[in-house]
Amino acid sequence: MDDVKIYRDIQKALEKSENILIITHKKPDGDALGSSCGFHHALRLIGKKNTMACIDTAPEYLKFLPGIDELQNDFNLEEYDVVVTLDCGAFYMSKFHEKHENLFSHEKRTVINIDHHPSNDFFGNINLVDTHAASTSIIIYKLLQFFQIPLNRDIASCLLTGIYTDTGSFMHSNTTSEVYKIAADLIKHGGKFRQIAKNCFCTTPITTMKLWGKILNNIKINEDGIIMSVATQEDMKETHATQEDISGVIDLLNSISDAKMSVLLAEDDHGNVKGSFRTQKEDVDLSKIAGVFGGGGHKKAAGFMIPGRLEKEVRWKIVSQENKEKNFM
Ligand SMILES: [Mn+2]
Repeated sequence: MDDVKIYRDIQKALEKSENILIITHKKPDGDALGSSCGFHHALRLIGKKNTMACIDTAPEYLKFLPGIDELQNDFNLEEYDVVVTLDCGAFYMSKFHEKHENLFSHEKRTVINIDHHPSNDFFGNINLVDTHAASTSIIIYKLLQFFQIPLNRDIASCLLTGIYTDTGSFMHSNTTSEVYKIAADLIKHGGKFRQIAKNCFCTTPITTMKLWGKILNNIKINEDGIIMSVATQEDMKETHATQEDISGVIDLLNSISDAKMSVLLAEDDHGNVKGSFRTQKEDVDLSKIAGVFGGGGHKKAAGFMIPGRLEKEVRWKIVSQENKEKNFM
């Protein structure tokens, strides 16, 4: 279906709506909250009542986003006639379906699914899923252009944050000329790029650095050019780090020259092993590799989670709860 028809369907649904619920995925990142806050400001600008919700609170580095204080961690579903999911690669990504069984019951309310993950299975009544878009914030930008909603400083800063973070500050291969053009337009409309860069990329806590030190020290490279490292519960304890401190280090691993792909395995606090994959190569599809472990994601960035723990032999391997071993290298 072409995008204009979908834009029109979304416009009609929003026009009819009395109260809109915007939700995004658990453990929100810059694109999840940037697109949510940006859309929230835009809807408010045209007089549409709306609420933003995420099951987890905003991470420290995103607390500068205009409007983030209004983010709720729950809601009364009955108050809303439209649910907009942003940056959710599958219906369960918001985690709200566990609490609100009827969240996606299409008879009761319209579900508008706006996303850019290839894993998206079109769970909405209306699905605006563009897997070529560098971020959900870019899809929102285009939607606002179509609706002819003017950009203000707050909208611009929020959407620009989503672009900055999902392109790794304009370094990932998804950074097309269109991305630069849209970013330029957002900066022209008051998007505070220095504040975004400072908050998203230059606020590393000392605990994070110490944990990263351990992770960097654990690096192994095999003959196929696969870079691999781990973060065990012991590493976390020794550095007083939390799960949040892990994010970002995988991109550092992926900056090693000639690496075919990078793998980071980390033990979480609930007996799971979380795997993250990154690659710089064009001929590697990480979403397929992550799929083998029940995960998913993009071609160049993907991940999975399985119950188990990490055990060190000469090589690192995951010992799953069923005691089946999964070797990586
Ligand atoms: Mn995203």
